[in-house]
Amino acid sequence: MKPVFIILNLIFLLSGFPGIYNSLKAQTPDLKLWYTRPAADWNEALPLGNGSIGAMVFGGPVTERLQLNEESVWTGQPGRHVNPAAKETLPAVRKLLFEGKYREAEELARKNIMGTIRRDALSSYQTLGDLTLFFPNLKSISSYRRELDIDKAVASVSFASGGVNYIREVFISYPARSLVMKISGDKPGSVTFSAKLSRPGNKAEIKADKGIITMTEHVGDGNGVKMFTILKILPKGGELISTGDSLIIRKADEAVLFLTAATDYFGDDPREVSLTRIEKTASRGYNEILEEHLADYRALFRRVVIDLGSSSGSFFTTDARLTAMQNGYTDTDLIELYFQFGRYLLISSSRPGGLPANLQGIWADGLKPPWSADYHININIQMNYWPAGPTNLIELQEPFIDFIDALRPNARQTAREVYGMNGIVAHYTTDVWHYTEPFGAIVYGMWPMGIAWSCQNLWDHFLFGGDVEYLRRKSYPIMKEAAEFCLDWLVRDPATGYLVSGPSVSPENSFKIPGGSGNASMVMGPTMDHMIIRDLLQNTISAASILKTDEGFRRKMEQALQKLAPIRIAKDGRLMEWPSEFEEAEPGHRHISHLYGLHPGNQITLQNTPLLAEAAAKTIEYRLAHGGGHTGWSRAWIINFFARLRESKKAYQNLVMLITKSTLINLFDNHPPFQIDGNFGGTAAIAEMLLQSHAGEIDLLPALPEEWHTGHVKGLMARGGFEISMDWEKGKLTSATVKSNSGNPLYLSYKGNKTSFEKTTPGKIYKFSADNAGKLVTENQ
Ligand code: FUC
Repeated sequence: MKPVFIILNLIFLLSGFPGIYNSLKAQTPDLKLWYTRPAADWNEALPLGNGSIGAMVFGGPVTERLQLNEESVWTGQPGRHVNPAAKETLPAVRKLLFEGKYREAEELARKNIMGTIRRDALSSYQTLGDLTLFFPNLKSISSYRRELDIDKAVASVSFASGGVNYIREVFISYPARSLVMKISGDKPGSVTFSAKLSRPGNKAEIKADKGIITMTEHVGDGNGVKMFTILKILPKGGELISTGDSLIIRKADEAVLFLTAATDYFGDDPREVSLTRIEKTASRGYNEILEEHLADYRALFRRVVIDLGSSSGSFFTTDARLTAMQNGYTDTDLIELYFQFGRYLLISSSRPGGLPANLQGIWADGLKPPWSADYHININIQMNYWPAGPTNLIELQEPFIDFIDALRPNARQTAREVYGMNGIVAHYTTDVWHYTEPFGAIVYGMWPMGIAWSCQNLWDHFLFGGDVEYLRRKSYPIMKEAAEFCLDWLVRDPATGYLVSGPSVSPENSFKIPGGSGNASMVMGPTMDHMIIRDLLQNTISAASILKTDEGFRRKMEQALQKLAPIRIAKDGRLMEWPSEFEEAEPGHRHISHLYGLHPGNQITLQNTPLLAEAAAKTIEYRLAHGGGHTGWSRAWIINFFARLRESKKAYQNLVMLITKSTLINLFDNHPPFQIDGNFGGTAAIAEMLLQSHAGEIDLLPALPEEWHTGHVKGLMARGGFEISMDWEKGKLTSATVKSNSGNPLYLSYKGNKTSFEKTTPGKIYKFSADNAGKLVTENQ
């Protein structure tokens, strides 16, 4: 029998004996990814991170590899590549588009608007390098186990060899800004190994001396950041030899490794920063740093507890559970693990003060990862932060907001020099050097809504977190400048009289040019742009009135809103993606941009715009019927759409597909290749199935699938600053508690039953139970 079938049989056997299963489950904590073999490749290794330093732990017993990252290891440098003809070409391009001359318009824009160089060819995020540990004396290995405990953010490898039980534990501390690893055996003198640092390209300068290895490189052959990595080893007992580029530990009882890294990206001297840090960390010792790490990590991670019902899976290795799920087994515990893993990844890749999570979070191997592991702002980075608010990690979004803030000087120049307009603009992607010009092919490049869309995350940051001072100081100035650009950018469509956005695309999609002359993608007025602009203007008006500022500007935005082109439904009942009913060149396209209004926006809701909601549902079904959802992030977005439509069955089916078709055995999302947005989008979608707050009310269990019939969730957040816990049984809510953080009015809804408080008291917990008919009963006033 093949191993997977043995496992499946075991699962089915155990699920028939709840008593046996429950006692096994009690001994087997659920929040672990674990395996009985080392990682065969990078996609099987386990990620650790503190927001800036990352490691992929392979777990080889004889040769252990930790592939390392530091968030600012980037090649390239700031530079501007504006097409000098852009400004005067713009009216001609618009005119051609209004006349329906798509091909001619694209040719002109390609030549005269798009940037003069492909910026993405110039810069890339890169690996920091590898830490390799070699254990020459280990022979036959037994009882092997490799795991990542996401309740601790600690990875470990344990096994037996030659009568000794070995264990290696590793974590990356945010407070100590260092990776720390303990290697021990349960017999004195059993720890013997060598340690090396290396970097692809062999250009790094590597030296070992006095128990320390340092690695220095000016990356990108001098066209990039200067990086510095340091490893210090403190053995207990035995001897430590420093030779050439390695450290050798012989016959120690245990050894503790401390590693840190920095670059000059933030203006510091990376050597000085790293040396000071490592000395301080090493002097405090393993246990103290571990305690501090656990307290710091759990303060974030343990805010949310989720239980979607028990399955029999958690006794089995993570890879076997994925296989079982691919074979149709319902493993709700694996879905809980997937949800919490998304939160783990956000905590590990995005911490205040650092750079935002890129396309791979912080984990990337080699010198040229896919898409340079950059910051795509036509969905990907926004999706990275979708779980921040709902899953109670709102402060982890600050690096993204800081990043958009840092784009402003270039974004202002681009608005002025490329378009002759005020405000700030960026296009479909950018990097740590903050370029904002349009470049590359029209189908993705000619899209000036990157910052405008990001402002949706900024506004949600306020709605979930409620920090008015942060809004005043940080988010509002960005939103205002983005709105200023949009007001200048919109033009009157001579045929309809509406204000439209263009030249622009519906991200990365194309249509067939009427009359059979090929495909095009650029139009005046793609639906998504108007949805984004409508959101931005409305949210900026709301922010300005909360801050009691900019009355004149508010009026201007209100006037523009009245003239903005509306969302339209096509003859076939679907939402229109472009201003005319074009036939899509790729009907199953991964971007479903014109559903922005359904999610993450709120212009399309079941409550307020049922006809648009119906058209949105048809739009998704059509995409799916034509092969849609084939990338991880696209599938994740679809789950969010179905959750908003309260289609619990379809949301669940697509969630299962995300996990079974687009997830690697280390639970990383598989675009393919690995891309982290699908993890974050999937985590946000699970929250969205349990709680929604986008339509002016807090909707409890809006899309609860029957597979999660009995469960509990603690600590999800709703807009307005409410922290929510819920219990449900046999598919029905039994009780809910709502903690008001900001004292906002509370509008609560469960299956159409509503209850409300026009005022709440900050800090107070409101308790509700639901009767058999779903009516919410207030248990305290
Ligand atoms: C967008 C998507 C691709 C990929 C890339 C990083 O261009 O269309 O699928 O996610 O970003």
